[in-house]
Amino acid sequence: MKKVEVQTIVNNTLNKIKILDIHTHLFPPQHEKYYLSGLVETLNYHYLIAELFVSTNINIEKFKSLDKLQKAEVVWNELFDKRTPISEACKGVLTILKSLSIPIKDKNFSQINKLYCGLKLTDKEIFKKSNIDSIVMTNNPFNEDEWSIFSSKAWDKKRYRSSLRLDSLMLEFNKSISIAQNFSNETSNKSIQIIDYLELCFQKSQPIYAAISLDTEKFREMLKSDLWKEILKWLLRKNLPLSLMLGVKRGVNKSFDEAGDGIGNIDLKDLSKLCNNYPENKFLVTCLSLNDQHELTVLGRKHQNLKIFGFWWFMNQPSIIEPILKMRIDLLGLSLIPQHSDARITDQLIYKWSHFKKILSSVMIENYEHLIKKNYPLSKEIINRDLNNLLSDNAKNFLRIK
Ligand code: FIX
Ligand code: ZN
Repeated sequence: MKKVEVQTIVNNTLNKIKILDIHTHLFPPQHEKYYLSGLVETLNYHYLIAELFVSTNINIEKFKSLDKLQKAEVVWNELFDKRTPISEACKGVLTILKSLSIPIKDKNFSQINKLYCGLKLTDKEIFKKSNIDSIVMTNNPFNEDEWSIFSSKAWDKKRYRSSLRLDSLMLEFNKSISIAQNFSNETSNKSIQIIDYLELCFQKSQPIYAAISLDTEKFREMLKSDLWKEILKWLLRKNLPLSLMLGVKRGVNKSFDEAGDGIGNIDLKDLSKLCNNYPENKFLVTCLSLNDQHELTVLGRKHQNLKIFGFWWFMNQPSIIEPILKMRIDLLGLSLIPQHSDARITDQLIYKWSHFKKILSSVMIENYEHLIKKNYPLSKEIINRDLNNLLSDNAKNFLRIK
């Protein structure tokens, strides 16, 4: 196979593969209050809000008092008009607009927004445009309003899969236990009450994994806790992997609200202990800090029950993804789940995946060229198999789903 052929086959294949996006914050349109789509929502993304706050001297409290349309206009004017939209989050918006053929030259925010609204884009169209087969939602069983999605049966469960997000058990235990108690016959043992409730939630939502985000302190608290010993046993009984999103520190600047979370510490020796102590449990892991990536990848070679996934949040920048993806492949081969979108607004699927696929394409082409030079009999079938594994089947096999 020749170099040019490799490039064509990789790019054609990447454009065809139906993606499984294993971590998003999206909801189906039927969950009205939680379904986010459109330019106004896209410009209200907390990545852009953080950038707005640090690029301008805007009065934060005044900004917060605006409605979403007004906020979107401020973001557009400050970041896309008065300044050059060069950050990854800004470029993402431009990618979406370009892919929807919305011109921006000589147009103000209202004119652009009018064109955008005129498209009346549906989630189905966005999924199709981004080649997404299904996404995994983040479902918090301790947020009753959000969890009410499972009382309705009217949404596409093949397209929107569910996960059980358990951060509340760490961050607001009293609230969590008081919810769980309403659904358990157990009167005193809190661990049993929580497991009873999780079992009920499992039956109702059919999650494909459970998840929690942690820093070192919380991770150690979790490792020591009797409740978590029971949860890990329960997860094993249910065949559910636990997704660990490691190294986040919430509320680094509380006045920024959602945009104010940052990087915390994490000691990956604790992760290795967890994998050794619970060899039958499976762990999906991603780390927020660049500093932890090499050690995490080495751990990915040491534990069969550990699967590395995605470029989370501050890691999801092209300048970081390319070298780290190369390093992960050098150490692990293709035995990883290279990306998730973390999309909060449905339209973001368009840019989050197209930006990533561009990097994946160049990394894979470079690797395939090395193989050809070494007389490896590369074929279209092999390329197809590899890319399918990366964007879909590795996750399906680890999660044991179809
Ligand atoms: O904890 C998470 O799942 C994070 O991804 C979010 O909380 C975060 O706000 C985010 O959107 C990152 O991309
Ligand atoms: Zn997330």
